[in-house]
Amino acid sequence: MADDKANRGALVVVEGLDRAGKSSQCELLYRSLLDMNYKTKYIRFPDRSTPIGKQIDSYLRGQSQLDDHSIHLLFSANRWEVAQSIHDDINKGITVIVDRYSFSGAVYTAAKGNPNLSLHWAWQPEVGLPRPDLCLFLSISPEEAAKRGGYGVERYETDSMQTRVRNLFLSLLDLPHNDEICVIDAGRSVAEVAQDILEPVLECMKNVDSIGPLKKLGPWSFIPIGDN
Ligand code: FDM
Ligand code: MG
Repeated sequence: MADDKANRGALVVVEGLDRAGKSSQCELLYRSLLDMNYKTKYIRFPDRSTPIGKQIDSYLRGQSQLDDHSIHLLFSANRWEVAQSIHDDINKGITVIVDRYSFSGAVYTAAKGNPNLSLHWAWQPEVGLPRPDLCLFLSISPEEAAKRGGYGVERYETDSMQTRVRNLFLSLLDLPHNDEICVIDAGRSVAEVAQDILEPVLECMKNVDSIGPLKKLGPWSFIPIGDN
């Protein structure tokens, strides 16, 4: 049951490949926490409702062209524009569930194959953003992803881009990383995955007060950055 004396909320990020079921799982998690009377919010990136988000939306739909660096920084700016409100919500005891965050930001840009856009470069504008207390990585095999239907019409929804994104995500998972990343096998039924997600989230919410105040993403958070 919800504990009214809990001091701060948890910042819970759900990351992973397209078709891993991120949005459905975020929605289910949000409903479950509300049902348990926890103060909860569900946000997603890109947030297409803001002026920056509208530029991103137009780019993703192929209605505008932008330099690779520019669009990358817009994705990051789209997170920065709500960074303070995330912070405020967490301090008010609200648990914030986030559908895609800095991992997607760095990986999708690095997957473009532009030699000037390394993972290292792509991570830099994320430094200082609220740091997730828990990052749930929904892992899905290419075979399972393929079974879940074809791509839509947006930019990045191509086989070659998705393969590079997948490989980059997997290479990150292979690296020794921080405790706050939890890999979830997303190739199972919706209910099984939801159950697997709820457990570490509740555990994290129970522990946040002992973790202390919300932290910031550092240059080495999550991604042990090399030079490539
Ligand atoms: N995407 C998403 C990025 O390239 N960078 C980012 O920082 C974020 C948050 O935008 F292809 C990509 C990932 C995806 C596209 O995302 C739209 P949704 O989750 O499919 O709406
Ligand atoms: Mg999509």
